[in-house]
Amino acid sequence: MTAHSGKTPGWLDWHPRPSRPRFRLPEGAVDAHCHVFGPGEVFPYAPERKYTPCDASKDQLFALRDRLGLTRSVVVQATCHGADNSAMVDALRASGGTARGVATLRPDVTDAQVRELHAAGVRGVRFNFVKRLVDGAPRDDLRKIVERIAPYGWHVVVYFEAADLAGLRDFLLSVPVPLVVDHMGRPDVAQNPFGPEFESFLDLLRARPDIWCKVTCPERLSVSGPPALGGEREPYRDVVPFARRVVEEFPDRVLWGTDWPHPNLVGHMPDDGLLVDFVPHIAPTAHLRHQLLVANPTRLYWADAP
Ligand code: 0GY
Repeated sequence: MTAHSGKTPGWLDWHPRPSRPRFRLPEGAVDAHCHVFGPGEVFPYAPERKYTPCDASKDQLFALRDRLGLTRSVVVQATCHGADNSAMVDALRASGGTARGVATLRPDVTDAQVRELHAAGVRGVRFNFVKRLVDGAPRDDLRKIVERIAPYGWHVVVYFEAADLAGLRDFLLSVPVPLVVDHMGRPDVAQNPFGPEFESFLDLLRARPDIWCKVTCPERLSVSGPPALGGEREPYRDVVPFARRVVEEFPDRVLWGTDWPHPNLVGHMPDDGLLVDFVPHIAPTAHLRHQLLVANPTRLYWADAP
């Protein structure tokens, strides 16, 4: 794709009127995985992108945050903006310190550029290994990027699918800064949460105490889907046992987020209020919920904040 040629056919726009969650979030709750898209007129989408989304501006993101009862956000650079972090940085600068960011970098990034991103509130870089989203980057390029960011205390956010973990494991374990894994490594939730595939993912988390995990995207992983209209408000129940295993075994290194505006969904667009109501099912005590929603993301992203 070379120009902003309209949304990808079949694109599902974000929910215009999410319900108010029944679960009341604790004070200081962080949305540790969300994006801004454009607006394309101001922040054009990258020529190398694999999809063209609907616009989803910082103001719309912050309005959703208020509606759901969240306090802070971590804005993760999405692949449709490539390594042009302007839209994400614009959101951080407008947030008055209530948003941090995760950037995409090229290996020729300069120290001055990393310093400027750090000053804007960026605290991590994302390595995306999902083949439908990006063309793969050579491992040496990724190592160069890690050398640039390590002095700033940043971490690497990694996005991969369960089938690709075996081929990535050695590389991931060799990265000399903390790692944050997106969406539980995208398990196939039709499998047993105690079966070999998910066990192998948990082994990655067991291998180092500085590997964090986002228990996010039930709407992306679920086969059973959201509750049927008029049904019980127990969202995405087939994802619950997977996320709950991670929360209970690694309570001090799990993160939660909305993934708003939910790029590339097929079939249904989640009601963001329901995503909040997923939380008490995966974190059954007030203490676990405080770690997941407040203490952990605050430690990782606002450690230097007053
Ligand atoms: C997500 C998931 C997806 C997309 C991206 O950067 C992106 O384009 O992350 C996806 O399509 O699974 O985390 O937003």
